[in-house]
Amino acid sequence: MSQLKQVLAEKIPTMRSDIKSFVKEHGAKVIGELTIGHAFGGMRGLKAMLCDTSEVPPDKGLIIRGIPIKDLTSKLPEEIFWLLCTGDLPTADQLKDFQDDLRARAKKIPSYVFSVLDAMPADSHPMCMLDTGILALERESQFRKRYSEGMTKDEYWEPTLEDSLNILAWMPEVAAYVYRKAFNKGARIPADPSLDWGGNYANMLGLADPTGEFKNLMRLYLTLHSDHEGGNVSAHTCHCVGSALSDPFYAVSAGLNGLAGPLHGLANQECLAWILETMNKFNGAPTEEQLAKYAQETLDAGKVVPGYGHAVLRITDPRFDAFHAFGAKVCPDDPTYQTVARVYTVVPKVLEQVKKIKDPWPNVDAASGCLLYHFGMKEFSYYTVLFSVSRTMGMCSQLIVSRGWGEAIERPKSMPTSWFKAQAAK
Ligand code: NMX
Ligand code: MLT
Repeated sequence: MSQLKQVLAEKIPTMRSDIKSFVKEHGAKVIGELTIGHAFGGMRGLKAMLCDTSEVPPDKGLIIRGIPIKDLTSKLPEEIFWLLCTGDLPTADQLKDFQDDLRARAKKIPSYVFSVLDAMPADSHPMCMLDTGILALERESQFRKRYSEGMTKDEYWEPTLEDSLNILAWMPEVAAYVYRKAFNKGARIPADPSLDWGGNYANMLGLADPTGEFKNLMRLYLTLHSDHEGGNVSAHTCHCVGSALSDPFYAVSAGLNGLAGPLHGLANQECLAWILETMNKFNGAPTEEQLAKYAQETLDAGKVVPGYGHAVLRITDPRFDAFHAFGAKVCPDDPTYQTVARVYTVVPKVLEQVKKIKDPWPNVDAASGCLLYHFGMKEFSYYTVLFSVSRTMGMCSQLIVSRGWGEAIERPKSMPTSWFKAQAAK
């Protein structure tokens, strides 16, 4: 048995009985108010979901199992996944065991997934290719097999873990293949077993990396995007689909389809496009005045300034800070990075003037693109795939925990507009 499975096997029964008795004792307690605004406003702020892997206080940003993300930036993504699943960082021995497990699984990636991708039109969006690849791999699901054999509810978490680890092990290969195929980068680069999960993914993308800093950027990128509590569109979608006991391949693929939306994960491709548009328009890095004017023009055209604002946060996203600091260290003279830094000094002031915007500060997507661009990854439409590889850690860990304590199928009650109007009239 892998050490990760061993740790979970020790923790899950206690977590399950703890939650069961808590709900039995306090299930009827009222914890909040439901307004008409909640029902019509995307349920914003409604505390009606459970997620133990991470939390996002509006004034602090991402905290994974009690540790603020700013204190986790030097950790490997594998350590983050362990932390998300178990609540603790792994020991050196546990980390090695986990990395060896992922490497062994990666060797068994079914080759038909590459044939499926080859059959797709070359101009399919990279996100559609990735989602299709993960969905095609559903054939390998252990959860579906064990369910049809009649496993008990208490066992659900075990094949959920098994499927999740296969998805995590195969994801970088599928994602790197999407990059090389979609942008004619040449043949698939085989995995290098001497590298860690993030370093290997960076290597398989095939960008020149003489200093090793691109690999470091990928490790940071995968760590920063890993999880963002349970209510974001990708995690919530994955959770909802998983709650029907659809296996992790179905659930993760569904979550990634949500990440492909421009208000969620696709914003990172739009951010860099917006930055480059400004540089094009003003023939180089724009001045503060020029940026303020361009931001206003964007708003006047009825568009959003991508990379700014957040459904939960009310501060600069600490994940943005981490990318900003990486850029300041690695490419301080890069004009695109400098433009992103200048936008940060200008755009919040412009957005603050718009009353309806609740958060004028940058989110994670505002700074990641310029760093990728600096290292030669100029294909914006691929950027959300990088986010996806990372967010798979959050979605899978949330699925494992949910199956661990035996969460119910998600099924809120909907009502027609007439019912809400009748409530308002009372
Ligand atoms: N530029 C222009 N308008 C904005 C912006 C922005 N950056 N942020 C919010 N607004 C508008 C928003 O469209 C809404 O307008 P309307 O009522 O006409 O529909 C209004 O301000 C109120 O929105 P909020 O309550 O502040 O934000 P909400 O929770 O609805 O949406 C986002 C959050 C993130 C969807 C929104 O801020 C946005 O569209 N930002 C730009 C896109 C982006 O960066 N998305 C990435 C999110 C992070 N991620 O990685 O997933
Ligand atoms: C995320 O990382 O999922 C985004 O910041 C969006 C969110 O939390 O809603």
